[in-house]
Amino acid sequence: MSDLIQLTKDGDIAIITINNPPVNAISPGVPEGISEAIDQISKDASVSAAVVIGGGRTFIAGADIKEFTKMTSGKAKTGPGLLSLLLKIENCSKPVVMAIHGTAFGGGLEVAMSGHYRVAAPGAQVGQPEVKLGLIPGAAGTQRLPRLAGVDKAVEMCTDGNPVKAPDALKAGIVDQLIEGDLLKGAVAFAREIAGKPAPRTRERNQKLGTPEQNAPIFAAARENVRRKQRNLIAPLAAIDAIEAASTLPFEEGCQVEAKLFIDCLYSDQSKALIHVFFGEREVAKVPDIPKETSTIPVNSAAVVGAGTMGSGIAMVFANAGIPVLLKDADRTALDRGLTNIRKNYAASVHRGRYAQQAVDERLALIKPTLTYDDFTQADMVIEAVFEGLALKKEVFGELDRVCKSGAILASNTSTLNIDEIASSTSRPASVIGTHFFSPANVMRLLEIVRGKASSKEVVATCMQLSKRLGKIGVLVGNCRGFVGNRMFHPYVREAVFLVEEGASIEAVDQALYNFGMAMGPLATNDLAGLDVGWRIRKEYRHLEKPGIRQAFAADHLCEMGRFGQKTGAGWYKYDENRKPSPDPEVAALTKKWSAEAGIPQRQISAEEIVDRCIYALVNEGARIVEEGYALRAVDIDITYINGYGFPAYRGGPMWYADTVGLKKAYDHISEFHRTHGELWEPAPLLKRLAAEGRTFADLDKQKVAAG
Ligand code: 3H9
Repeated sequence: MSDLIQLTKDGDIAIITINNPPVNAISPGVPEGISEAIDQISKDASVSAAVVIGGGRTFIAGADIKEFTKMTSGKAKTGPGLLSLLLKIENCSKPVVMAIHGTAFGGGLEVAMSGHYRVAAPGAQVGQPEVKLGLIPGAAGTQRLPRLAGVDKAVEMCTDGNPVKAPDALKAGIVDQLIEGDLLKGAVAFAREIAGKPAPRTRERNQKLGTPEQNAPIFAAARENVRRKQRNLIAPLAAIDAIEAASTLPFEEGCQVEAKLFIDCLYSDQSKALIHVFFGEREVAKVPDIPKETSTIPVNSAAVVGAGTMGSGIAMVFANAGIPVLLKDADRTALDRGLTNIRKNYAASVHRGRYAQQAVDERLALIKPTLTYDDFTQADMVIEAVFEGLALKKEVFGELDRVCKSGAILASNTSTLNIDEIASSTSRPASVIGTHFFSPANVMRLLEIVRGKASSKEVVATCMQLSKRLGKIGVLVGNCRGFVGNRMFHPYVREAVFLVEEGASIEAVDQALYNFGMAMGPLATNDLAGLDVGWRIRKEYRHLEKPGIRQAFAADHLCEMGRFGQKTGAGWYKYDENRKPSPDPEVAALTKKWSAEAGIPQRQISAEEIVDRCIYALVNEGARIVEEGYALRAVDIDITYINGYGFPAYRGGPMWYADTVGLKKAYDHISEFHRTHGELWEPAPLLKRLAAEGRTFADLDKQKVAAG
């Protein structure tokens, strides 16, 4: 039998243990091993029932996702289908009890459902998260789950992909019993109790499948929900189709429908992109020159300077992670406003049912407002979130240097300023780092961690680890202007504004990028973030701009008119009191007038050109960033853009998107823009090279990972 599976006995109960660390994925060898164990159990007259359990920290976290990549790139055969193994388990003459702890996800839950009974540790979770990989369950999950939990619950689980906690799984009928204490002991006792009695087969349990009349509104509502909330995604709709088949066809035919839909999804660009994102989110945690064993600084208390939108959001992030945090502002009115916003924000979460009142009270108790630096001596980490101006930030860091204990991490939430320059105002630049949160800080998952030239490895490792504890995805970036995210965002928005100046309407620009999959169009995003932010930065850096290069002017003119975006009720759009946008004919007329004054010819611009101009601007700048080493890998850019800038995950991020289009084609487009629009479009040398060699950014990343 394969090393991955152990077969042992506790009296008359056989125990099959899966040992494929870290998460017991169904890698090659696992199904074969389980199959062999079932054969032996069937033949062994001394066995009356069996328990299947995961070794280590979990049951089975699903199919081995790496195998999918090998399959779609032609590097692996399909292997023995799980379906036949699951039938073998279900047909076993001895009852099989699945004992679940940790997670039974995807193929893991499908294996569990083929057993005759399921018992679970109270902290266990079950789920069909395939949709998050652009897939649907492919081993009869869409057929067995509705039979256990009903059509409604199965649709919910297969379309949102979210985990279900064991007590809820019990209520839903997915699990038969919860076991407190020793799971194996409890499962063996359970098996002994049911041994010899008729064992239910999930595939034959049709009572919960409902009638077409009952199910029609469920499917219609689910499809509508998917179209609204999972825009452009194919897998959730495929999952609904497969469950619909379960409710109308015999089990075997339903499985055939599922198999076809699964394969369609597996070979789709969406699934390849989402699998890239799955591994990418884990890859970004790895920093080549900072080994896993690097010591870290315990962060048990924090302090935030500045109670504005960002500062108060950051304080909430720490409180949400159970870390006590001081929130300081020199100005009482600003501090009170910050606290009011925090309370409002939490009240809204209670209202939406996200948190219980008690959880909110506990969090609020962790946030201590202050007008002075007096208690900062205790803080293990300070995050400065004052107004974005170098002089002010340096002053704050000088103060922090005086008051904070030695070894405390001094972090700046700057989104563009030079972290080394900020560090130079302290006597301990090794303790200084950038932690760039995205607005709203308590919601957005991205945390750009900016490594200064003196930031110590300990400080970097601590922030990378802390990001996970804070519920964020930390991406390490180098200290260049705008770091990674905003450095790329600049040419992206620049092109959007150029397009307006060349004759595209504001709404057409936003709509084209929204249709591409961006969470919001660039100009609407600009209004949300505040047009004045970019304006101030442009003014700060104007002396560095090369003369003779085209500069966008429309946003600056809007700022000169006091149109800073949503916060002033007007920017590219106008806003009502609920911040609902509507097109503003005044801005449309003004942009035409400004363009005429600047002598920019007006023309019809297609949605395709809008997308190409904006997205290739991201790609070209991204390629420079990778080449200059400010991002560790191309995938770091992808994860940044998906989690901080609303780039559609199903397109894998800008660099993966360019790979998908083909780098030669991307390079040709950019070269064409270079010829038409001038120097700003000079192709990045790395892009040129990879395109000429017929390679991809993903190739380059693989090569880097292999080199260590
Ligand atoms: C499926 O099952 C399809 C079926 O219908 C069958 C069709 C035939 N495969 O996340 P972590 C790696 S689709 C391969 O950091 P955590 C991961 O890359 C699958 N590798 O730990 C990482 O590697 P590294 C449905 C996997 O404790 C290491 O394990 N299932 C897989 O924070 C640790 O992972 C899912 O989508 C895998 N399935 O979270 C579940 N899972 O150390 C996906 C993990 O080299 N997995 N790895 O970077 C998860 O959601 C989380 O990993 C889990 C643990 C919650 C389990």
